[in-house]
Amino acid sequence: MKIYFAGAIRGGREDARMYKNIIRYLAKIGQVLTEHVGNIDINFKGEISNKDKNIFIRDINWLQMADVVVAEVTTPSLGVGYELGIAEKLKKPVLCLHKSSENYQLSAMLNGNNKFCCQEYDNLANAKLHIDVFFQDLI
Ligand code: 6IA
Repeated sequence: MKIYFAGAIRGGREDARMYKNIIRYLAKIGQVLTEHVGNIDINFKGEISNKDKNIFIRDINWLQMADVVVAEVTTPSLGVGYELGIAEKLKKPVLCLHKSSENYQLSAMLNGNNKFCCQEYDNLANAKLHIDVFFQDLI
């Protein structure tokens, strides 16, 4: 099982620690192709020394290879939104996790898309439960 994890990089790194924890959990289920997204040492500029064009080509290849896409979408990110649109066109199963908050509402373009499984969570344990259910339903 190859898992493409998507999370904001230049969109903002506020949730990077949560990405790291989610990736660690996903790594028990399959191979996470994009472990770097949870690297808390990457700043908002992203991976240094990797040119944007190379990053784009590599990430699109990984998306094509992936069996499933899991995205943490609390921090809005152009890159993640783009990846999710591509994932839909590639007919990949998609789980979108977002934190519950009074100040935040998930984009209707994700929440209103019945091809995506959008789940709200309060804490890591809760996120793990959504992941378990999502992967059980895939089988
Ligand atoms: O627009 P964002 O940067 O927030 O987009 C984040 C999403 O796009 C993630 O899910 C990644 O898969 C992908 N992505 C965007 N930028 C990078 C990156 N470095 N390294 C790896 N994946 C990325 C950024 C550029 C660097 C040359 C400074």
